[in-house]
Amino acid sequence: MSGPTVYHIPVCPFCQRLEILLSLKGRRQEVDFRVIDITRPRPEWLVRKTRGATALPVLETGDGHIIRESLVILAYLEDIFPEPPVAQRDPYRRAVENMLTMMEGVFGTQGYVWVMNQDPDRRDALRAAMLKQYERLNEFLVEHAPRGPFVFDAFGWAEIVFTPLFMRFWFLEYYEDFRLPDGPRYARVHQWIDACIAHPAAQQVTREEVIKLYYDYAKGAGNGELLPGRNRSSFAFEPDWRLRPWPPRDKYTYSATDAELGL
Ligand code: GAZ
Repeated sequence: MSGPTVYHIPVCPFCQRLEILLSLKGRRQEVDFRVIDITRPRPEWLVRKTRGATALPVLETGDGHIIRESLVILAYLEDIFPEPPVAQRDPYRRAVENMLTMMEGVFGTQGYVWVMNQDPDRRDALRAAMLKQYERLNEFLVEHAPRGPFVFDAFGWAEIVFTPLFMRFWFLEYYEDFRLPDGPRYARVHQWIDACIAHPAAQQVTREEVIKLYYDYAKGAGNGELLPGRNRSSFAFEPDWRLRPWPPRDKYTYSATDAELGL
């Protein structure tokens, strides 16, 4: 039986989780990663496999079963490649990790809702709501993992879940001028984020790549959708993001053209 295949989008945070886990296990080469261009309609063979679902990543097992949802796929990979373990084995420690994992949904959604917002009057409220999310993470870490930098002794499960989101939120820094303030309310989460982002197993994307590819998100168009007046999505694979200029930071009063984005 052959190994698993993952269908993915390279810059997608949920897909990056799988790459980080495999890289921590030294098993990246044992999974066949196939890139799907999200700016084109999904190939028919893929939609048939997923029975109409379009969100990626999707894992196909060696014997042809389909598994969706990044957190479920992570657990499957942890089961088929048990060594070295990444999830905590002690039941209480695993529960702590799982409680933190449960916070990823609202945290991620808050950042995406803010970056996609087009109404300048909502910015202050969105900033406050985002800060609230960081504060909740800070409180959790102070209670369960006061020392740090990681939740347990090494970069592990919760770090895999959150690091791709911390990296995507570079777009909030660039397009919304957001910085996590100094001070005790965010100090522990700040320390966690810095350690997560610096970890060698999590270097699949760069800040420049995130900022350039997510320009259309900052203008309100998610998932490879096309903005009015544009023929190409900033999520396109070509031209390579390295060859494109930095997008304008002002998302509220200016809309860049394909040419200005180097597309
Ligand atoms: N819950 C799924 C998982 O695997 O964890 C989410 C997968 C997902 O949304 N994948 C996106 C996709 O394939 C690409 S990454 N979309 C195409 C489609 O046809 O569905 C993140 C958000 C968000 C919106 C977008 C994204 C994102 O919240 O980066 O929140 C974290 C998409 C509004």
